Amino acid sequence: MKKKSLVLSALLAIFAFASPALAHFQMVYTPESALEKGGDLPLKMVFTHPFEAGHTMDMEQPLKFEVLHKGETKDLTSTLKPITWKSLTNEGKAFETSHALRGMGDWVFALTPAPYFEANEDAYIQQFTKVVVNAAGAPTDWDAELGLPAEIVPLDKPYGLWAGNVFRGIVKGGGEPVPFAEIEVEFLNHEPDMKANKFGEKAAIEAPHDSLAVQTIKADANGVFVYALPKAGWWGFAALGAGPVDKYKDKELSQDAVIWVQAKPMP
Ligand SMILES: [Cu+2]
Repeated sequence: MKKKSLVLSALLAIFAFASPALAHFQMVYTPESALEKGGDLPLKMVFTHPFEAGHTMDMEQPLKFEVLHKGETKDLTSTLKPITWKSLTNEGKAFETSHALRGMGDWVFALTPAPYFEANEDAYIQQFTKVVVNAAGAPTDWDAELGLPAEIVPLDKPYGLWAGNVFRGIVKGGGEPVPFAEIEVEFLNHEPDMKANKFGEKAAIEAPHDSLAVQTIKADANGVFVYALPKAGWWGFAALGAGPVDKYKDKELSQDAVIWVQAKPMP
């Protein structure tokens, strides 16, 4: 009996690993989005499967990394440094930087990665990814539209959310709302280790079904989506194929719009 259940749990473990690759998510990660004051903000760019801390893809040199603060955009592309990021199953090429936050307000970071060739799908994926950080409370730029080919424009402050609040955003492609856009939602389930450049082994939650590991929702006719954040932590939203360009090097290209938001526990 005991042996049987051991075999069974081994089989289940294999199944868990072999379960279809969940959503690809470009991460632009920093541990804290709502800061008391400025200082050096560490950022890690990893292209991975954040719910399972699974297969991490090799990123090429990103095309652009920029930040908007008080209406001014700065190009930070030349500050990116290559790192190796360890997932629970492999390691992949990733990037890091840090940015000095001076004063107060919002900083909107946006990454334009190089298209990634996904052999399984015989297609390229390019995820334009935003993350918003605030220092000292005064809001300035969080709701700005940067004009990325594919972009989620937040309707709620991405750093000012309780667990249980809704987060709303508009999916835009080429500057226009994308009606009924399909959006994948994923929880960052393994805490990133900023020093060791790897995911923590412990999962915060277990999903009883794939449909809950990656949730798929849709925007309405105006490209607006709503999601109630059930748990404190970082949540990623990826609107698939939102951008206008759908070909790259004679293959299909999916220009996705990604944003990360952080919910706080309600004490
Ligand atoms: Cu993948």
